[in-house]
Amino acid sequence: MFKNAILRKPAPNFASGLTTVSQGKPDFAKVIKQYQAYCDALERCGVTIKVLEADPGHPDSTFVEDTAVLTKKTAILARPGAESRQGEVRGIRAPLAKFFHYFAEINAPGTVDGGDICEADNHFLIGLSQRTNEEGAKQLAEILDCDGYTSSLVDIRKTTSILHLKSGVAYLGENQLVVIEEMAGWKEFAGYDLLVVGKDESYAANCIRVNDHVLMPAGYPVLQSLLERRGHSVMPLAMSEFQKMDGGLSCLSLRF
Ligand code: CIR
Repeated sequence: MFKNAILRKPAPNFASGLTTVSQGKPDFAKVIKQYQAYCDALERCGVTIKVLEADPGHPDSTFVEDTAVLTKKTAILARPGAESRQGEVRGIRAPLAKFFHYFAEINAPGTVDGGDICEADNHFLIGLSQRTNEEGAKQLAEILDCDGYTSSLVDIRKTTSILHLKSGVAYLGENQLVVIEEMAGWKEFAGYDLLVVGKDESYAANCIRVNDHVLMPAGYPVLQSLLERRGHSVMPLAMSEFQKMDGGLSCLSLRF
């Protein structure tokens, strides 16, 4: 169960953040509208949200998930792989300290983006990506081990269609793992009950289970009906403006 979530409001210069997508510039009025709907959805799932002030010094800072990895006990401060995002971590420590007594951190030369870390009950899948390097993954695995969690690596460095592990993989509880078609046969995911997302809907693989609901991007009917057939209560949310900046649903909050 998630009781809380920390978010950071998109800054007016959101459109000047990093992106590899060529879908045009986000429309800021729409960004705010979609953001508000996301906040409302989390609240409808029974989560108390804390929305931090926008940080125009870091246009990507609304993708707050990348700044930390949370376990039941410890807040692990990440070290984003993109230099322009490393300063975001400073601003997340104090808000987390209201909830977490124990802190750990990823140190240079290690890099970890929270978006590469997929928690599946007591096991963490750690994506090695353009953002999360081997040293960062090693440090994270050690910290997780101290907290009693197991972890394994998933190397997505050659999978150019996704930025982060969680752009292509989502854990929904009860052993169910949503995964993009391209990665469905990987041995790293053997043993999970796979919900495979077709190429046309791959953006929707970044969905999140929040208590009794699954939040997913709107406009992906095949995955939506697959989830519904599995008994999930689905909340579709418009995400077009975040997608333009390589962002998905999971990136917009730290849930705990
Ligand atoms: C970036 O490139 O870092 C941001 N524009 C998007 C980050 C998305 N975060 C995530 O998938 N966890």
